[in-house]
Amino acid sequence: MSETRRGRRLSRLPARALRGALAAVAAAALAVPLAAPAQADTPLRELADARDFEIGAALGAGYLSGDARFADLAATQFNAATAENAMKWDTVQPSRGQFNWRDADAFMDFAAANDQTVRGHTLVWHSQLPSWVSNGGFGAAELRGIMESHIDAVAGRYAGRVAYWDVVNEPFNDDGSWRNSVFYNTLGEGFVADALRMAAEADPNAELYLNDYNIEGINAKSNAYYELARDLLAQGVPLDGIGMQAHLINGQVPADLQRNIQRFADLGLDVAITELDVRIPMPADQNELQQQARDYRAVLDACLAVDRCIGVTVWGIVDRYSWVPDVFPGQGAPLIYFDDYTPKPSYYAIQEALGGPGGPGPGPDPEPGACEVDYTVQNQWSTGFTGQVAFTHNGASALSGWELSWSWPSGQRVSSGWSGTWAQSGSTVTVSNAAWNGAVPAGGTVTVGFNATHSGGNTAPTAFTLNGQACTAV
Ligand code: G2I
Repeated sequence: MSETRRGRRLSRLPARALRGALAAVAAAALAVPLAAPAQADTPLRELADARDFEIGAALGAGYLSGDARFADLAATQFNAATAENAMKWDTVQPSRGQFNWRDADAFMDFAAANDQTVRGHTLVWHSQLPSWVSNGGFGAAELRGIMESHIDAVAGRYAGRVAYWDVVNEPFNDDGSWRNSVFYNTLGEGFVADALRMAAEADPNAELYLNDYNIEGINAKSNAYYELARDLLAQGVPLDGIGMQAHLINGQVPADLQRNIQRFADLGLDVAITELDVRIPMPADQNELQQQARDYRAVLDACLAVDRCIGVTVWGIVDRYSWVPDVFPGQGAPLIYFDDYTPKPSYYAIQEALGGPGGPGPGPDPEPGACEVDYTVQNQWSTGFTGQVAFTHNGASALSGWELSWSWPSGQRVSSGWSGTWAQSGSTVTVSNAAWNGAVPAGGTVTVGFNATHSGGNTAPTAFTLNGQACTAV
């Protein structure tokens, strides 16, 4: 089943069957003396294209339309895209028979305009499911009909433009038992096969996946998938792949990830890493960011090592928009760009895994002449806080004026500041020297302070610049 489906895939990229041929071309290219090395700023998508690999990102509708820097990174760095929320049931069919395509259409247009392979996410999921479905009290026949018309409408609308669908999302508990969802409780485990068949009917060209978290290593939950996948394939159910979400904890990439991917590949399935992020207790320090880069590298390497692992999608782009701090308070910084849109060590780790130069290495060493910043919250109450920021100028020569800048990740706003001239635009704060403290000798430290408001999570900034140069946060 899978082989025929692969052959008909309407992806912008050649099917993986062409990989051998591409590898031969690449080998020939390598043999050419003095081939131009990849540039430090080679976008990830170019590196990925060259190896017939997909590097994707989850794109939030509001960020695509409201944040030009986000949209620019989305377009320039990734050859694949997943809608973060726009194609979910509660967005597209919030009440029975009433469809809202605005965000999903905008996402599809963005992907098409930027020549990106689309992963549709997701058709049948217990979460972000409107209550008219979850609490409707429907009998089996009616619920099956509701599921079918939803799949028909969504997969049908985008048929031919979606390369992969996450048809069923997260149907198992971590112990490998079936999750109690309205679908399982009403239809039994057959809802998975039903949904896959309905999706194949609605879009015969899309490759159909089951997708879940905590199935990256070999464990009870991934074993449940293995058994299910084997049974479905034996019954001729149209299943093409397994999506391993990979919402990981820093330093905890399962050692058997590659082996686990391989065992699904050996069943004749494709595998994709669909929602990669690596969360860190906040604030993240340099060592943690380097560990995170090693984790990203390990995930990329494991996928690249298995021919049927088709690509890796990162669940977001910039740390500031990640879902992680909302769900895991005190944790964050899980993605590949800092809040100021500069690439993190994790970005360079992906770049390097894809055969690029890898930037300043898996932990960017502070440039000579850079600075160190110590950001401290001295006092905090429900709506505000007082903070102090001390920077040390490590450059060889004295400064005769300075401008320190950072971006606040969770909506903080300066209300008053001292020992400098303060300004804020959006989340970006800029402090420049007062008349009396512009002169800073090499090795000198300047301390400024402020009062600010916050509305809940008062996450500290992780990246600072001094006169445009990146600083190390200490
Ligand atoms: O939870 C992380 C991911 C786990 N796997 C399936 C993914 O679909 C899921 O993504 C997240 C999105 O990143 C969040 O953005 O799914 C969440 C919902 O379960 C999304 O959060 C929702 C919030 O719960 C809503 O309050 C919010 O209105 O995002 C909505 C749109 O911003």
